[in-house]
Amino acid sequence: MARGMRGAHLLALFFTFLITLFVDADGQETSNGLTGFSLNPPYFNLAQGTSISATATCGQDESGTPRYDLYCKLVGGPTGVLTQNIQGQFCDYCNTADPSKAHPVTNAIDGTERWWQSPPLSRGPGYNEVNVTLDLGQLFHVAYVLIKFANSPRPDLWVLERSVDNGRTFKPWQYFAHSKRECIEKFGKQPNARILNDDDQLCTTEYSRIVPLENGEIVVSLVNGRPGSKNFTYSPVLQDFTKATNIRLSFLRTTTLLGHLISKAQRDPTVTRRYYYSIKDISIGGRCVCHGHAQVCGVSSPVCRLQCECQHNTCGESCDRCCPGFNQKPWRAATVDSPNECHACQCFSHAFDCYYDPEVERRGASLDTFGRYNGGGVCINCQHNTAGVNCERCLEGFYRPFGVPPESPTGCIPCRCDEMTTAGCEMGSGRCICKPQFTGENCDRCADGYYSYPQCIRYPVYPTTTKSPAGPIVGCICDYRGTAYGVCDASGRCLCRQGVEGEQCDRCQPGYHSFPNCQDSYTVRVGAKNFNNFFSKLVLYCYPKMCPFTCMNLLVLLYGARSRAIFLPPFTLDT
Ligand SMILES: *[C@@H]1O[C@H](CO)[C@@H](O)[C@H](O)[C@H]1NC(C)=O
Ligand SMILES: *[C@@H]1O[C@H](CO)[C@@H](O)[C@H](O)[C@H]1NC(C)=O
Ligand SMILES: [Ca+2]
Repeated sequence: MARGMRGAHLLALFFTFLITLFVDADGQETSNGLTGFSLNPPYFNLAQGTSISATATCGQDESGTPRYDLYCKLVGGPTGVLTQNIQGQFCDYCNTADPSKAHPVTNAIDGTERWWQSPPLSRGPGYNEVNVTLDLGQLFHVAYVLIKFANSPRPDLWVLERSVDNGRTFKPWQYFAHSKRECIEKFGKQPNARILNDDDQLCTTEYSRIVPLENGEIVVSLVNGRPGSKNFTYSPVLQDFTKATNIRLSFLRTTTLLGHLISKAQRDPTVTRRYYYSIKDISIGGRCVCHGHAQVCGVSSPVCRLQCECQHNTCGESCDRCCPGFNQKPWRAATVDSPNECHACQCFSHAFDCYYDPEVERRGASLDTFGRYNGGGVCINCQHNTAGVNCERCLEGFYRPFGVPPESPTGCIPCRCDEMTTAGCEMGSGRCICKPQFTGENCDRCADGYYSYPQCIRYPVYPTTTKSPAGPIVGCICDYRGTAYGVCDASGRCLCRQGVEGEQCDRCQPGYHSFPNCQDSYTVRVGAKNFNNFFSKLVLYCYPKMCPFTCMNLLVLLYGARSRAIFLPPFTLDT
């Protein structure tokens, strides 16, 4: 909980960078125009409160059982705290069972003078390789890592690594070697090279010198000095390069007085007990990844995770999606020039949520809240007997009388028509729309081309269209189940509903299914094959947001774990 509060713990080194990030309440930065509309929460020390682990610790064995480990400091001279003086060396022992001799890895992030220590090499040369891993618990942008070492020199050879997938995979962030030759030989990197790209992995030699023998520091800056540091919101490569969910310090070799001659002294414990790693404290300067949509990153109860306080109608832990009901435009990160906020969908208060459909935007079929056909929001689950992209229509069998506003929750009222002879009624007037085989003011006669009311059977020959007494509605031969309000236009052409096509509006358009409903969803044909080689066919309808894997789960649910699915376009999935 405390880590958000300790935000002031910042390096002077970073002030030049930070100043550009302080923004006022309107999101306009206050100093020099670099952040513009992009909002960013402040940096703070991410290390405090994270979980940390080490592959080995002085004073305990591999199984975690306490043990005595004698170690001696490289540095000479009395310090007054060490308990033993062996052949002029100042020595002590570790034991995790004794609180005053324990050096657990949690000491490395506790903000106090207590330190973590690795087993001395006298326990075995394998303790050259020790990993210390911090699990940040979620994705952060990391600006710097500051490591303060304790009673040993800084490591000779090591790699700072990061993970962006919660620790499943790690990749190098920066390499550290004693000599330029080792940068090339061990890591294949040019030593101390100039930074040309935002994601260059450096190999540094300056931090592997033996002095200071104690209390050395390493500052790894992941932002400063990189080309994108002056224009962070426009540098996707740098934004990616600074992301981490986990950070690992992969130590490969301790610093020794003998340099590369250590192998000769490898078996002499009076020498090797002086070689180990020790870390007093790690600070990680970072901030939540909020994609420019939040100024504040606070702790969310009850899960105790840091969460961006998203603005610009964005939602999610890192403001990485539009909030429900704000999907008129696709989500985008904020930039200096534009907040790229999410826009509300126009659902006339009949739906809570919507989704963005680029196809709907291309067709210009979605109304925004300003009354323009702009964007691709599709209302989900229209209530109050409404339907349509914007819940702007009434369901079939309902109409909205003239003068009733489209927002009215009681606006769509049932048609007062005989269901047997009519296909709904007209918006506004409520006039009944006869099924194609009926005609007349009350649809109480057979239309031209049909005979024997009330069955109204079609004559085998299509008639020519004639004006109906009802006015502009002309007799036409359309499948009433697939036609829109007016059935057909003045020239007798069938007016198909959305998703329906054909001269008589009698089939679904490609991409729609289940005539006469013609639902706008992806059709996935799945052949189900069980292990007896029995092959049966079924069709699953996967709604636009459903991924092939969800479809697969559905199939397994229906046909058992040994089912095999063959997904036809638009989905492909190797099975
Ligand atoms: C430390 O991490 C590296 C990967 O960076 C891994 O190969 C190695 O086995 C780990 N060392 C120990 C002692 O677990
Ligand atoms: C930041 O980058 C954008 C896009 O590359 C560019 O238009 C803008 O001028 C840059 N701003 C600064 C301050 O360099
Ligand atoms: Ca400490």
